[in-house]
Amino acid sequence: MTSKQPSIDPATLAVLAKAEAEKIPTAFTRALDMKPCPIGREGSCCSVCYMGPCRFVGKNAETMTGICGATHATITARNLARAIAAGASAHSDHGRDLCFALLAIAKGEAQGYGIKDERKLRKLAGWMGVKSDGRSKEEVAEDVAKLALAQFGQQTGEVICASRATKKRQELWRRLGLIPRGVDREIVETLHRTGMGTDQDPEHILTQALRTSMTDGWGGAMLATDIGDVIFGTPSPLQSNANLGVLKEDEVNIVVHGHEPLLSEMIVVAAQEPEASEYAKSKGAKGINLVGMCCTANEILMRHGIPSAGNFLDQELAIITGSVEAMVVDVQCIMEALVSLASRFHTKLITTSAKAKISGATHIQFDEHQALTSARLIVRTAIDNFPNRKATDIPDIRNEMVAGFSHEYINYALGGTYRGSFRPLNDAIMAGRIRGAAGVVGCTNARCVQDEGHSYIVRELIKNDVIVVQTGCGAHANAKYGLLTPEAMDFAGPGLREICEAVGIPPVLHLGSCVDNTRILTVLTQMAEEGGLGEDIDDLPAVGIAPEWMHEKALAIGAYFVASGAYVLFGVDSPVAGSKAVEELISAGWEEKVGGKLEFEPDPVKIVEKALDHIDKKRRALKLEEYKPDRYGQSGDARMRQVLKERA
Ligand code: NFS
Ligand code: SF4
Repeated sequence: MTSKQPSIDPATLAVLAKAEAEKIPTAFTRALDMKPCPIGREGSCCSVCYMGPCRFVGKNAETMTGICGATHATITARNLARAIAAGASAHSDHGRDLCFALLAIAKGEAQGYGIKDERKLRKLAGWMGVKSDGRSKEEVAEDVAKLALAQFGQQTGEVICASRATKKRQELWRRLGLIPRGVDREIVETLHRTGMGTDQDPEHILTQALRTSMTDGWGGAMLATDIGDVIFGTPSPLQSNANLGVLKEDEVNIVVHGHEPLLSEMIVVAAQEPEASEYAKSKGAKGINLVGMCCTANEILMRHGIPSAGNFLDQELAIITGSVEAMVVDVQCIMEALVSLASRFHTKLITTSAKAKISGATHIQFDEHQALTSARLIVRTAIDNFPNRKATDIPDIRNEMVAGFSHEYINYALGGTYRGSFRPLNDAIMAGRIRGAAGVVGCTNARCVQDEGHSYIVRELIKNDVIVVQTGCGAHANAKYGLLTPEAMDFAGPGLREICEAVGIPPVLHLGSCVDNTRILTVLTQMAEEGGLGEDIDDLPAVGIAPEWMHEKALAIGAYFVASGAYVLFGVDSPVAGSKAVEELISAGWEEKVGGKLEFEPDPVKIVEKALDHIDKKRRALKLEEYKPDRYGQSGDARMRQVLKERA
């Protein structure tokens, strides 16, 4: 089904046409020029010591060994485990920074920030065993922040967030020794164990990989989501727009790109100050237009409705429109190519994190103690750059979307403030109105047709009455095609449509950035605990899909969903294809252990087939009503449209 074009997005194609005419290289063209190394791509190259790299190729690839005698399965398992550790380190480190920010806020040392969701803070305190009654929010926040920070360096015991899984899952994890002792400890131990000459049993390595992934999902990333909500507010639905057409001809365009909400939140504040817009006017602009890219976009979209300029593969394209005064980046998923690209235009690429400099970029170091000061300087730098703008080519393409579905909001939508529960959703699944649930998440990848897998899979799933939740770049992908709107109900099967209309939610729910995949863990856990759909996540008719993944973070996320009991399907190619034994260990092997499994399937059509098969298999195991696509008619009162009108 692969399109001949590099993307299904007309805005991408328009900008790529300009790039081609002006001979500007992009990730799309570099992917054509650079053939991937076939050995590394399938996980068959070991470079952990300097007797190698040992490459497992040729007729005997499956049975040969490295110089040290390592088997193909060992080195492939090690490669996957290392990638998972690196992926888990990224989101966990992001979580750590939010903990530090909360501590600074509690002590009154963080300029401009506050505690926006005190209720969530107190709930979090309850989960963590921090005394909350009769104490000020600052006192509670200080203890929560300290305890959260202690999760990273903890040496023994269990990370606290794991206690939020179902009882059954916790017992299983304990039996298997899968609960991380501490976030940093598991990541370090995986690096140690996978170096030359330590852990050399593929199954043993992969079990540690699962435990390491949980330092992300049930550790750092879960803290990132929760503490993010405490500081910036727990999202609830709002409307916005997506695609390159959110850039403006007559305003100062600032693109915030990267991951951590600390900086972007403050730029939202600085850009909205009257002095800033006055200053922009003094430079000939009508105002300041702040837009997001990648996960930073999701953070400020979910809480402020700031539009999204696009996903991972759109970052270069925004600059090529010639309309971006500043692209402000922090950490993760930022292409080094942006520097040389920006130098062809007037765009200033501004790095802000003490962890990430890019040669040739302007560095304005962001410090949460002086956040507003840094943000103001960044906004001013962008405005000063407006007079340098030359011709622009902004594709006039954007689509409406609805975002902001925290698990708290979904709970509320389903049951109301006092009786919030997943009962209506579970009932709908039990009755077969909704066939099952899917999380469709993750990156876009220059080795795929941009957005094609995301868009095809989500359309097919909702057509088949599967409710979809999205995060990360996958959410941006489908926002561009109007799939994150109530109107997407028109593509949904009749049963799903009925529920969406009655409850007032779209069939595809945007749950946030990639750290917010932990919101999906919470939703799944609550569904399992609600009753009627088994006792644990591996009983649910649910799947996780990353159709166009590219980052190590995606592997960590996939693994923690597996550890939590989910069937996870990845698109593109398999990074362990070199070893049939490892493919077996992470699918059938992991399924036997934890009830979830990880599979790689490049064809989106087959991904949908496998997902639906799995959902139906789980329905049968639960002895639920057989799903019949035509059983339910169309009714309901189109409440979502009304709800949004009322909110506007
Ligand atoms: Ni997730 Fe966010 Fe996007 Fe992939 Fe990168 S931005 S953390 S890794 S590319 S979805
Ligand atoms: Fe080769 Fe073994 Fe060294 Fe890996 S650890 S590079 S397989 S000798």
